[in-house]
Amino acid sequence: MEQFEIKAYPALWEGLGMEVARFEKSRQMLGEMYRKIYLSQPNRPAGMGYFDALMAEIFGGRIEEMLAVKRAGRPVVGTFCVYIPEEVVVAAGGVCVGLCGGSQGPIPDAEKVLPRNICPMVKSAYGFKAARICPYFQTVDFVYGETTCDAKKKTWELLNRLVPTHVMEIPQMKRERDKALWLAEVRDFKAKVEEVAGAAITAGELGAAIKLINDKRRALQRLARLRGKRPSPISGKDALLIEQIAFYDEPGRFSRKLNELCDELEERVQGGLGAVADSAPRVMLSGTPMALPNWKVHHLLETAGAVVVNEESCIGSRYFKDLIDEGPDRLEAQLTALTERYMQIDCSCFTPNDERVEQVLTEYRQSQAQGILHYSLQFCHTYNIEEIKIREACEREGIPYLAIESDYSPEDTGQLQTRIEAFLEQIREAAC
Ligand code: BJ8
Repeated sequence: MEQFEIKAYPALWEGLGMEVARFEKSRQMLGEMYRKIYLSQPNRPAGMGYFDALMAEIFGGRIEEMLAVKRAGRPVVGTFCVYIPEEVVVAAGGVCVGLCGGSQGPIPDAEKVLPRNICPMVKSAYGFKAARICPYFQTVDFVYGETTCDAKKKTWELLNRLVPTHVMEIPQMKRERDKALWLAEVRDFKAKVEEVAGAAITAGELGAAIKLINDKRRALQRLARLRGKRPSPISGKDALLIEQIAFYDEPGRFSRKLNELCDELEERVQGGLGAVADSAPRVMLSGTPMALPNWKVHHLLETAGAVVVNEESCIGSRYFKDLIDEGPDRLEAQLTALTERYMQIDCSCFTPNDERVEQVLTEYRQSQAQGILHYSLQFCHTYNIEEIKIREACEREGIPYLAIESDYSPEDTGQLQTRIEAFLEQIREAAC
């Protein structure tokens, strides 16, 4: 694996209208980072080979697959939030790809336009498009944004100048009238997808798509259950990578490969083989999503000797914990079932959102974690304020707890390291 590199496709990128020279540097940097953070891990399951190979092709092979879908007249839709129902795009024979920005590189580009004191994920995403350094952004037919937070909803107005950006209104409460609004928004989304596909989605197609994406979520649930075993058979970094790739890969292939990996992890569990020794502090993360390639906190935790056993986050359990009822076979009933499932997402943009506090405690127990690290991206008001309730619940339950607010820059690494080491010490003392 020393020879690992993220493969270069300059002619393809040129054709997509990208800033090729600049992107080439990002490609090399990402490859180096991947080698250092991922390939240096000892004792990795063999099944991670598929995900390494996918990373090697992330800027080429996967893009070519998406372009083939486009050439067949099917929609390729970019999204930023787990509220956008990917089943609808898949039903139209299309591809739904997560575009959330997880790296520092394009933030200065974004800050030429956007205020500095907003969420780094929003700035990173906008910067990727503004600087033309993301092949996914260059490939999509359109972007579907949402109104979950102020930073996102106002940025979409500007992003729309660079790429067609439609916005789905996400209700902020979960009353009956909010559910009706949400259903109407899902219908609009379906109409937009059908317009690009040039054909109406049938009940058979939507039913098959629901099953396909449910299977993906089931495979991720299986991985989460296996991480809950002692010792955990896979590192938190590898598991996070898989959860991130879930937003890029072709869903059927992804589920197959993840299930193969889970077969191997089951054997490891039976043989008592862990990614690290069972004495390693087990940490659960809760909070804002960590978009590819945001591996900062997992890397710090695991370098300090911990193992991350769960992510209560949208790139994590919030994406896969709920399934859609596969029973209905008529379009209207399917859309209702789909809406009901999506309304269970407990994002902090909702008020009240106390079910998330319960969910955090449930996942803490299921993952056999020994401490919770609440992670919030800088300037994310909803997660930063909701953190108070999570902290209170941890105090009540006697759970070792640390809250951090961070961005993508390496500047706070030293400070985070110190706080993380003290937190792990707290877990070790509580375990004695
Ligand atoms: S359902 S968590 S993916 S909105 S971190 S951009 S909220 S300021 S990401 Fe999210 Fe959907 Fe919710 Fe999930 Fe704004 Fe906060 Fe930034 Fe955020």
